[in-house]
Order: sequence, then C-alpha cells, then structure tokens
Amino acid sequence: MSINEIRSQFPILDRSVNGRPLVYLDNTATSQTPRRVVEAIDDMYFAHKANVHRGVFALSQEATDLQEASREHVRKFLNARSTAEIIFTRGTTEALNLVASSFGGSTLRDGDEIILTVMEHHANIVPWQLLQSRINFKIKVVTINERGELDLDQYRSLFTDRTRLVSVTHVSNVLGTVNPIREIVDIAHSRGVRVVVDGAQAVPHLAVDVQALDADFYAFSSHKMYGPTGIGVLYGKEQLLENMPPYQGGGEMIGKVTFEKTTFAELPFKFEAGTPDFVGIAALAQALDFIADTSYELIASHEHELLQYTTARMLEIPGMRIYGTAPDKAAVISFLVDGCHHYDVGMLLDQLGVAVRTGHHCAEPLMNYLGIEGTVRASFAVYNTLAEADAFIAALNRVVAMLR
Ligand code: C6P
Repeated sequence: MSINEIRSQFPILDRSVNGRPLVYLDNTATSQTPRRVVEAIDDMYFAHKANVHRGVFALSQEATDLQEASREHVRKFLNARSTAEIIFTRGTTEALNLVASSFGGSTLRDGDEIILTVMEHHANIVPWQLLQSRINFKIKVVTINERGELDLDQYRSLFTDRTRLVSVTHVSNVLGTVNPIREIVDIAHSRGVRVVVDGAQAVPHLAVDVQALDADFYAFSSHKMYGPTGIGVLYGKEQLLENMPPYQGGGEMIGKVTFEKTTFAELPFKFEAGTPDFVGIAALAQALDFIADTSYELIASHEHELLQYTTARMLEIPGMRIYGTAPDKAAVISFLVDGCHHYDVGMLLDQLGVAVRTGHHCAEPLMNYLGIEGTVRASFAVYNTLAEADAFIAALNRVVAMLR
C-alpha cells in the first residue's frame, strides 16, 4: 500500500490550519483516525446500539457480539492466551491505575520496594504514589545514559529481597527509546519479581507479543493507535488477574449480590464494572484491521525513514539539541534550539500549519533529570510524508530565524 493510499483514509489530513496545509506531528499525544474506524462508530450508533451483556433481545445480542469479537481481535493482536486476559479500560492511565490499586494493593506490604524508570509518564508514577498512602513501600528509579537508554547494570543493582514489582514503559513518549522489555522481564523474573509494561507508545509502532515478552501486565490506549478515544486495554496473565480483587464495583462485574455478600463475575468481566464504551470497543477492531492491512513492516520502515531524514535535517540547524538518540528509537523527536523557548517554537510552528507538542510531556521527573523545563516534540505516524518533514524543517528554520 502506498503512503498516499494510506493518507486518503484520513480526511483530517486534507484540512488547513492558519491558512496552511496541516502538518500533523503530534501523533504521540494522539494519532488521527481512519474513515473505517469512524464508520464503525456510526454503524454501532445507527444500527446496533443496545446495552451489552444485558438484553435477551436481538439488538443487545448484536452489540454484545461486536464487543466480544473486538476482544478476540485484541487477544490475537497481542497474542494473549485467552480473552479472559483482555480487560477493556478507558485508556492506559486507567489500566495502570487498575494494576496499581488491585495488584499492588493486594500484594505489596510495608517495607517492600518497587522499581520504576526515570523516563516514565506520570500515568506510571502517580498511581504508585497514590498507593503509598495505603502501603509504606519504597519507589526506586532506573536512570538513563546520554543516549536515553536505560542503565541495565544500575537496574540490576536496584533489586533487593524486598523488591516486589517493576513497572516500565516499552517506548518513551519523550525520548522515543524502545526499551529491551524481554531482558528487563527476564532479570525481574529470575528474582521472582512481576513486571508491568506501559505499552502506550509501543503499539502504534511495533508488533507486540505478550507471550514472547513474558510481561505480566501490558497496558495501552486505542486513541494513539488509530482507534477511538476513551478505550484502552489491560492485558494480564490469567492466574494473576484471577487472584486480584476487583478495581471498581457496580453492574456487570458481579456474580450474585445481596446486602450481606457479593460474589464476582468471571474474568475479564470482574474488572469491567458498569456499561463499557461498547461503541468504542467495537470500533477498535477496525483500528487493528487498519494496522494489519498496513502492516507493522511498512509502519516501522516508513517511520524509520522519516525519523532518520528529519533528524539529519534538524541537526543542520545551529544550536539544535535532540533528546533521545538511542539506535533503537521510535519516530519521536524531542528537541530544543539554543536561544528559543520551546513554547514560542511550538506556537510559531502552529502559525505555519505545523502541529507539535511542547512542555514536559507528562514526564516531569525526566525533565528534572535532564535539567530542562520542557522540549518541543515532533512525532510521526505512518501517514506522514517526507514532504511534510521538509515543510516542518522549513517552518522550523523560519521560526528559529524569527526568535533569534
Ligand atoms: N502520552 C503524550 O503526549 P492515556 O492518556 O491514558 O491515553 O495515556 C497515558 C500515557 C501513558 N504512558 C505513556 C508512555 C504515554 O505516552 C501516555 C500518553 C501523551 O505523550 C499524552 S500526555
């Protein structure tokens, strides 16, 4: 499939912003949505809307079937063993809160330790800190080298006989670094320690096989991988999920309720309290099909070309500093230009039609570690083109000339 054929599936890419053709380079925050996903949402609302797992009537059965077909799609997508291991959430954030509250809350004890990394998104830091108000455990932090890669020797040295859990991002939303998850998992498992993986920035770019990674939990959001907003997935090994208490209470997650005692539903429903976003869940299957039809091979090779080309062109600009230069890197470029404030760069780029993100990217501890307030971040998706990279570089040169 050509990039132009891919682009034609995303109507938003044809619009202009501030009188210029839109160059959308904030894909790490959220990617754009192909027509087939929006059509699936329409179809759910216009033809199949009824509450799921509740009605005996045909419409409810159809909605339920579409939701559960999507769960099977996600199972295949991650190569999970069973659909019991696929829990729908509101996003990565809710998935990580679920793990911290339910798994962390039921397994950690006062005096225990967990390991995070300095490149974590707030969604993989704050839920653990909230849990610290209930349990007095310690958070240890893996640092990075000058390329933005995790220091695995230091990681190994953090383990003690009180280490109970490692929670780590697969791909950094700031540095782009692709972390060696299998190695990280093996090191932890050899000490009997469980591993949670934040896959929010991995699934848009690379194929994930949870069995090959041997991760105990894996979380991601649909809206960053061409799917609808408001939907995420938590994968967990069945035996772990089986032993965890429910995260929220309400309809759907129960077996039998009396005022004296409530029993809980089987997996995965035990963790899906209330009416789910069955419209979004059904449409997520179309995003997975879009990725399958496009293929991760094409996504990876095209994004790699965009990354290499844009990085080289950016480095021609005097005073350019790029944060994150790992050889194994997703197409995310965080940068600062000497003498230019990151907000000014972002706002002026917008005037020229280029959408990038500025600020701390919800990774303040990483910014503190790097000794900076924030960066400008340009991030690519499979529909971006080399011509857009050129437009971005031309706009950036103009902005830098203006600010200096
Ligand atoms: N990062 C970014 O611009 P939610 O908001 O739940 O869909 O995803 C949270 C999240 C968790 N982990 C990582 C590594 C992430 O990058 C994100 C979201 C966006 O970088 C929005 S802050």
